[in-house]
Amino acid sequence: MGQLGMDLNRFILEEERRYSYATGSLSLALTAIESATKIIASHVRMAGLANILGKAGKVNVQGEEVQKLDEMSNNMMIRHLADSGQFYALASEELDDAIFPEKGRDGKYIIAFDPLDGSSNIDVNVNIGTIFSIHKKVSGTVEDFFQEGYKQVAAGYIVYGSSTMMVYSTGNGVNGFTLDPAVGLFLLSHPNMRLPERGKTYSINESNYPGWEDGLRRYIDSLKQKGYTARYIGSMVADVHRTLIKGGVFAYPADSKNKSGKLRLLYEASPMAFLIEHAGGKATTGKEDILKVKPESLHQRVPLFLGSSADIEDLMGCL
Ligand code: AHM
Ligand code: MG
Repeated sequence: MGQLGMDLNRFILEEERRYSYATGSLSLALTAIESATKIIASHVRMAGLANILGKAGKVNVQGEEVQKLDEMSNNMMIRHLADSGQFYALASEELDDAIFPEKGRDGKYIIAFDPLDGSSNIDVNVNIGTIFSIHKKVSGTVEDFFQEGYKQVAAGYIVYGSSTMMVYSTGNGVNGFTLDPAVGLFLLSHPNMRLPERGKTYSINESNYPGWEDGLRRYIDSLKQKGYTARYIGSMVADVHRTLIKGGVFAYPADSKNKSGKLRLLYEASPMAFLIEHAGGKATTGKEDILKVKPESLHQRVPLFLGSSADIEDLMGCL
């Protein structure tokens, strides 16, 4: 365990072996996500080209219809997870309602995902990502999506950046794997990721400053006095990835127009909070721990502040 360069599939199997009661079902769900996202990564790389090739009648050189990247990513996640037979229900940012597998093909996991997060960055060749959250089936109804984040059995993201990385946790440390494009394998590159106790950056869409509450405005002003620097990509996966490695604060707060912020609890805030907390950081709505929020609907939004523990404590002192 923890061996640099280990292939993700072997890592997943070794983690599974630590639990005598494990059936292999979670491993199969994780490898389905891994294979879907390898294909998404390849399409993301080709995006500019696919659009050019697809212009004539929206058919590419292989004679296939060119799909929008977010639609393609959603279909790829559903197809690979359906083939794995490991889910009881799926929810996606791209779907109004949950979907259930055909009879006899249902598994024991409730999986929520954002197939391609940071969509405003797709057309400008800036990092985007996939986020996923996995809970166990409990009652066998759509209500199973409304479990608190601390009950997640696994969560993670894939960032399509200058390299493609998958970062995930089953509650036993947070590990990052980089895709080696030559062999098509995710290899352990960032074992046991931990946030520094305090960072030097803040990441927030500052154009919303006039609509923030006073305490938050005071807090961001104080960071400038302390010499913190601003870093904001506008792709949650990329902004959280940087925060996980370098520390500091990432936030999408409520403002006077958006009373619950922008980010969705089930497939954005909750899985990222799970990773951040398992890497020694903190994640809060400003009032309570994100992982303790009981969801009420599939696409519910929530204010989010996450990052280094000392930074989040300072922030809480101002709110
Ligand atoms: P999306 O799921 O439609 O892509 O929206 C979520 C994205 C996040 O990746 C990012 O943190 C946020 O929206 C950026 O919003 P804004 O442009 O308001 O700063
Ligand atoms: Mg999103």
